[in-house]
Amino acid sequence: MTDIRVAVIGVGVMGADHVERLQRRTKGTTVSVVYDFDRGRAEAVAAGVNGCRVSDDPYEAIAADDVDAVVIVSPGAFHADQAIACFAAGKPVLCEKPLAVTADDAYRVVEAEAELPKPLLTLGFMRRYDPEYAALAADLRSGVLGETILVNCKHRNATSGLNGNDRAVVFDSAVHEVDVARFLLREEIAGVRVILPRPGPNAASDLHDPMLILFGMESRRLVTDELYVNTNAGYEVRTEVLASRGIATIGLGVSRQVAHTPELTWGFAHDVNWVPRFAAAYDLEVQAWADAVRGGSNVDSHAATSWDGYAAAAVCEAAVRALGTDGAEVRVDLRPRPVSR
Ligand code: ISE
Repeated sequence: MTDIRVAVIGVGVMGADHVERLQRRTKGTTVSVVYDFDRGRAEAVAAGVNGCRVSDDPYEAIAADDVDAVVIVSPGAFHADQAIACFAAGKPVLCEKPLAVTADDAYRVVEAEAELPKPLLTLGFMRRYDPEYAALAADLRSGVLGETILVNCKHRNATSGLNGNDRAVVFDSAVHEVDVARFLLREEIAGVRVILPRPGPNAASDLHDPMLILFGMESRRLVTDELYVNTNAGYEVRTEVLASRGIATIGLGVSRQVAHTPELTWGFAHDVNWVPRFAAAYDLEVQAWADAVRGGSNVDSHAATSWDGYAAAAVCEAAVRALGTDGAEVRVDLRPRPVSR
């Protein structure tokens, strides 16, 4: 079987990492086109890939004859239109999270995909493929932990970089815990509360950092998310499940113990950001996507869908509104799921 030729739209940190992955570590894919709003960056990435060309227009790349499938890694505000262009071209697409940065835009994607003969979109909520999250989900499904009562998440970045304001951090970072809550507990989030403690000194003035976000599930179970994205320390993503027969915690990094020299410390390596922390998850996710595309199903059954992306965006909208309610709950307004053709 010949390799699928992939266009990668956006080759910043994550996009360049996906190019490397698709070209060198994924079986059955080759990167034929790259686009970036910074042409120099696209040229530098293309230079490392035999036969890869640079496009000046993401929509040209999506529709091009030398492209069989698309990976969207552009800023979130462009995802919806670019995903819909992939549908118009009839091409399978792996779209990085978030699906969109408004619930309306995310719903447009859901509606457009429902018009297709079969789904084309895979949403890059990579934590679903992370071995630790997958094992935790398997434990919850098997019932070995008994009844799940409470889920506590911690999401810490060294710096939020350019994503400096509250809305951006909710849609870009907290969106992962929204998906984790839905993925682990297999129910929708009904309401959101946000507690804003005194901000730390590292964040920009328009960012409340840390934030404590509380997701109330339909069954009234609670998921907490302590989101602190300017720690000035390393990357940490932890999830703890309290259940009736035990407590399970992931994300402690205990699989890697590192003796550091010359600092003469001994302990666990601190990841610098999500790229090394979730490298295995991204590899598994992209390989599963490539296999699905080559096999003709276009989407892997373990992956998040456009509906998951819309549901997450609707929760993020509620969280943004809850920033201004002094801890009062904001209900999530979920529109009906369109019936596919
Ligand atoms: C980033 O875009 C990611 O997706 C990371 O997983 C997340 O931890 C980070 O906060 C986001 O900015």
